Amino acid sequence: MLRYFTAGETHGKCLTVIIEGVPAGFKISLDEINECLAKRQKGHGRGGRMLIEKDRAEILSGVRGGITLGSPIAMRIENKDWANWSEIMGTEESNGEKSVEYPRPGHADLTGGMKYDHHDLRNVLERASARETAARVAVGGLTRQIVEQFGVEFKSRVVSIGDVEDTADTSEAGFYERASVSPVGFGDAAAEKRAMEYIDNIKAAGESCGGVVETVAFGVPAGLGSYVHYDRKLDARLAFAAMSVQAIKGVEIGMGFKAAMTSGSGVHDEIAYDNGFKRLTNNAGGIEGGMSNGEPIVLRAAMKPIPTLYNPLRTVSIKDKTEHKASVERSDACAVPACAVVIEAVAAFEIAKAFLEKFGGDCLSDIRASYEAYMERIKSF
Ligand code: EPS
Repeated sequence: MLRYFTAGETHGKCLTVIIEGVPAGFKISLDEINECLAKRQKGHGRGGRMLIEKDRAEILSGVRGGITLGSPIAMRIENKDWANWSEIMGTEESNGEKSVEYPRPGHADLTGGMKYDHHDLRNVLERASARETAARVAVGGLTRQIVEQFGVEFKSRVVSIGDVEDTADTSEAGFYERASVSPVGFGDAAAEKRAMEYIDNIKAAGESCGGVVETVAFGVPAGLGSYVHYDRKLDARLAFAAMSVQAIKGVEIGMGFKAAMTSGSGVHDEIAYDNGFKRLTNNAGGIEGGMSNGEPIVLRAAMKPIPTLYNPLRTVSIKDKTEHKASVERSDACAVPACAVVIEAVAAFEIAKAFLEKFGGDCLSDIRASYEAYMERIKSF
């Protein structure tokens, strides 16, 4: 089974990941992983930390000469900011500076402190921080390469930032290329300008904003996931993965919430046959009955505004219980474009996992044989 763990605090020495269950024989490009990491650092509205970091993964095990060995793959991403925090965040000794007393509404601070009996809320926020998403992007950057070798392609975009929506048509030629270089992940230039102004205003007001991101997986074969049991349903697994990303508050697949307001004939995708089964529309977002149906998988996630506000909200001191302004940590006014990269990464991991369950084997050649035999069989179904 494909699985992973991440470790690391935002101002600790590094982020570490271990991925288990990658079969032998897959070609892995470290450059591709690092391109994903670089992309996660970009976007209009990011804070000072991204000026310090230059995230790069180092593969420590499980790969030899660019080919997976079938053994656990360990990776490490250095925190350059560690140089400024080593005395505060040292694992052997800490000077206890920069302690946090005033929990931020919306962050893990207060409940995390209560739960783990931490009386310096830094002990909570260091791990709860979205810095951890760099590790998950490295995991997605590697595991996506398993399914890319079978023609699966991942694309992402930002649907909206605050109340500014991208008006571009995603089916237009060159849309994803434009969105991938846009500072807000949009395809339409006028909407992009409005979104950038929106972020600038939010930032000037000491505020933060959220948005909606979308990831599409093209070329996923029909039949990943299953209808037979709740925890094998691909949509449930993608929703879990997306909801596990810091600051995500809502998930949709395909038409999502709009399907609840539309009658059956306006929702369900009619079936046609042209050298294989296909759907005439894709309102289901590529998943029916918990299984991929061969159409593009469309996953959307809603990110709430980051809880650190430079114009802070009211809170209470965990020491003397008096009213106070919430702590201010360095933060981003908007991290929605980065979130699109993270959602793509966690979706790629889940799809790779479901792919290996379906075509599983210890090595690429076994998986390829199983994949080709299945594709041949369903073509003549
Ligand atoms: C982040 C690193 C963090 C934050 C941000 C995301 O670094 P620092 O705390 O040193 O500025 O910028 O995380 C949050 C705002 C949060 O509340 O989790 C990153 O690498 O993406």
